Amino acid sequence: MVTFHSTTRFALEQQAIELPSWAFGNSGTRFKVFATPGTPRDPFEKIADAAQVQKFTALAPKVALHIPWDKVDDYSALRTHAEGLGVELGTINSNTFQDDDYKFGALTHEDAAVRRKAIDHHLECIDIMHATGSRDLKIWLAEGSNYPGQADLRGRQDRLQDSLEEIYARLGDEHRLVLEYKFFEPAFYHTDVPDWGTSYAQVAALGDKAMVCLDTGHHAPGTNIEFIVMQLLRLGKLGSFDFNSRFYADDDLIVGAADPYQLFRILFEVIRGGGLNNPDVAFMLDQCHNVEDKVPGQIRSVLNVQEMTARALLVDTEALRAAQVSGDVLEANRIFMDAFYTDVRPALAEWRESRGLPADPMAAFAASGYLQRIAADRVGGVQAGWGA
Ligand code: AOS
Ligand code: ZN
Ligand code: ZN
Repeated sequence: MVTFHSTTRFALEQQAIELPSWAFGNSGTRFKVFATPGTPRDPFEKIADAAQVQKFTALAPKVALHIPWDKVDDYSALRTHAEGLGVELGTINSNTFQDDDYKFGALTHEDAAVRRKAIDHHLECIDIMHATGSRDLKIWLAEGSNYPGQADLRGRQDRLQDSLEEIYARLGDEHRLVLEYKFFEPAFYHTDVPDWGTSYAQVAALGDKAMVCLDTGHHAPGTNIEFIVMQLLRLGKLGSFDFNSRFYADDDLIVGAADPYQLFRILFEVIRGGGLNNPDVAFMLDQCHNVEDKVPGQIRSVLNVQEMTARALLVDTEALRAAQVSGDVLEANRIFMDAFYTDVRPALAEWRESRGLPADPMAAFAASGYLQRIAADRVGGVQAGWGA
């Protein structure tokens, strides 16, 4: 069994992954949403479920909220509720993609009145951040066009900058704005923030408190995502991750399920670039559990991130560097692959037990009977958002 160096143990101990509240709601495709018994009926119950992930793994101390999906009358009460369960409220996600007014754009819209409405929504999110104690406002925009000629690409980019400037100006000293990019969907011809370069250009023009959010599912097939991670860390602009897996498009499957090697490569660059356990780089999940149980789906997800982090920390960086400098291609690749192929699961299980955590969080959660309890207690859980 591999043994962890004390610096590895320390790094693993510090690891924190933020959970998306929407992962606990029912979700699906445009074809069918399969309801899971016990699905939360309100944001309070979503947080209770998220707290289970933290309880069994100690990896997930924060829950991200989505406004208006998680709208409540009293955010201080939600905060107290979360803290009582051992978790904090995290990133606030805005939503400008479910309102008829936003059919042709929100922050980029031709009509100043629609832009005003979209900007005001973000200002409301910032007010909520004061009550929840959140640091980050995450903006993902569903804006773009479907047909060449439909939209003035340049004008939309300029209006986006103006709108973001107004939102940015309202941030508190402790706040940040993270701008997420996505290459397509729901628009199919052009998207206003399609890639890291556009997000970078927009946030760089805003200032130090604006950063890029990298969702691992938002790239064209074959994209070298770890290169983007390296570059954004190098530029000091990687604000957060939305982790998930994709086979085809924006699948939002469990992180590490589709391509664990890619996750390993990403985490290697995170470590190399000083992004691991760096408060400037938030590790978040952005996933939906359409057919599997949601709480264990989230437990599996954070464990996958932990596992690939542990493997990436095993890379013998000194030997790797020596091989790189001497041009020893095969040796450099062997060193890298050796770490990837190391099974860290037994060592992680032992290390968890030494910290008073279950060796196997999935089994311990299943044995706890929590899912049976919520299935009996909660009737009529809500859909996560799309269509809610
Ligand atoms: C959408 O594709 C993005 O990944 C966003 O992060 C979005 O807000 C999230 O998926 C919740 O719907
Ligand atoms: Zn995302
Ligand atoms: Zn997405």
